Amino acid sequence: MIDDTIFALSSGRPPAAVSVIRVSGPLAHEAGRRLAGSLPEARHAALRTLRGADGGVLDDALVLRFDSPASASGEDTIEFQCHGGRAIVDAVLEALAEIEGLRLAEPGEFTRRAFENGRIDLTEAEGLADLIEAETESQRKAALALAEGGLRRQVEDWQQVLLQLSARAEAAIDYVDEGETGLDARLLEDCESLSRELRDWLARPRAEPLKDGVRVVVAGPPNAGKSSLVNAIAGQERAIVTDIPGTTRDHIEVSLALGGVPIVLTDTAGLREADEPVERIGVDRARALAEAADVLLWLGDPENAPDHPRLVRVHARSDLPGRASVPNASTAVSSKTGRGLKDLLEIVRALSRTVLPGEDAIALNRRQATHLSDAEQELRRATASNDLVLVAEHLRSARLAFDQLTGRAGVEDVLDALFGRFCLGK
Ligand SMILES: Nc1nc2c(ncn2[C@@H]2O[C@H](COP(=O)(O)OP(=O)(O)OP(=O)(O)O)[C@@H](O)[C@H]2O)c(=O)[nH]1
Ligand SMILES: [Mg+2]
Repeated sequence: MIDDTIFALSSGRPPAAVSVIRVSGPLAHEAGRRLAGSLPEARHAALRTLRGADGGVLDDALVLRFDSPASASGEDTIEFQCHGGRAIVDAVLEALAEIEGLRLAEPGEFTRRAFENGRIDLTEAEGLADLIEAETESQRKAALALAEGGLRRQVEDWQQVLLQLSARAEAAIDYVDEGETGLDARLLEDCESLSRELRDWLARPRAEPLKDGVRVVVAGPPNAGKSSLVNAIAGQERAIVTDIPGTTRDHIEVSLALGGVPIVLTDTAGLREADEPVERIGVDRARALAEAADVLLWLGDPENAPDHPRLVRVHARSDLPGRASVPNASTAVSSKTGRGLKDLLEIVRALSRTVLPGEDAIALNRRQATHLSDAEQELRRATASNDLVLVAEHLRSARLAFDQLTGRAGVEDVLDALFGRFCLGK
C-alpha cells in the first residue's frame, strides 16, 4: 500500500560508526517530529535529541528532511543519522514501529516507491540494482550510466519520434478518400529510419557478459583434450582427465579473469553419437552450450568446426608426435607442456572484449533488449504495410513496447523480481 509510511535501516548491519534510518510516506514528518521534537527546514540537516514515547532519550542524531515530491522516493521523507550501535538502532526502529500507520519497509520498497511516483523509470531502477551488486569497476560504470538515466533519456527521444509518426498516420487516416491507400512514402521512410536506429542499438554488446562473465565454451569430439585445456587455463585440476573417450559427461564451469576480462570457461562432454542415456544428455547439453557461447574453442578437426561468430579452431595436444600442427587451425596448444597457451589466452581475451560493452556505454540487458526488439519489429512491419490502418496499429504496438521497456505498462511480474533484488532499506 502506497499510503503506508514505511521505515527501515538503510545502512549496513550495526555496529557501525553511523547508521542511517529512513522514513518515507505521508506520516514521515509527523513521525520525525514525535522522535526529534522539531524538524529542520526541507533539504536541511539539524542535530536533535531523539526521544521515545515515554520521553526517554534514544540518541543524539542528525535529522534530514525532504518534502514530497523532492525526495528520493517522491514522498515526504525523514532520515535519521544515528550512532551505529545495535541497541540504538533497535530502539529507534522500535520507537518508529510504535507509531500508528508506520511499518517496516519490504526490501527495495523505497526504490519501488520512487518508481511508482515517477521519480525514476524501470531502466533506472535496474541500474540501481546493478549498482548495488556491482563488484568491478566496469560493472559500476555501466550500472551508473543506466541509473543516471542514460537509457531513459534515449527511450524518451524515441518515444517522441514515435508519437509524431503515430500522429501523422492517424491524421492521414481521416483524410483518405475511398479507393486510396493514403500511404505517404515519407512516413514509411521515417518508420524505417527509426527501426534502423533501434537495430543498431540491438547489435551493440549487451549487459550480461559484463555481469555474468563472457561465456567461453570448450567443445569438440571425445578425447580431444578439452578437460586438460580447461585445467591448464584454470591452473587447477577442475575436470577429470583420462584417456577414456567420454570421460566428461556434465559440463564444468570455471570463473576467471583474463587480463581484467571476466570469463566463465566451460568444459563440455565430447560430441559423439552416444548410446548411453546419461552421456547422450551431456552431449545434447554440450551442443546447446556451444551454440550459446560468446566465444567457442573448438578442439576437433578444423574442417568440422561448427558455424560460430567467434570461433577459435584450437589444435590441441600439439606436443604429440606427428601433431606439430594442422592446416586451418587458428592456434596450436599443448596442455601438457604449456606451449601455445599464452597465445591462445590472448586470442580468447581479444575476442571476449568484443562482446563486452565499451566504457560508459549503455548496454541493454535481456529484458530491455526484448522490448526494444519488439518495438523494432513493429516498426519494420509498419514499413512493410500497404494499409494506413495497419501502419497506425503497428506504431501503436511499438509504443506499447517502449512503455514496457520503461515500466509504464504491463510489468507487474518484472517489478516483484526486480525490487526483490534490493536489500532492505533501499
Ligand atoms: N600429450 C598430451 N596429451 C594430452 C594433452 N591434452 C590431453 N591429453 C591426453 O588426452 C587424453 C584425453 O584428455 P581429456 O582432457 O580428458 O580429453 P577430453 O576432450 O576432455 O575428453 P572427453 O571428456 O572424453 O570428451 C588424456 O589421456 C590426456 O592425458 C596434451 O596437451 N598433450
Ligand atoms: Mg573431458
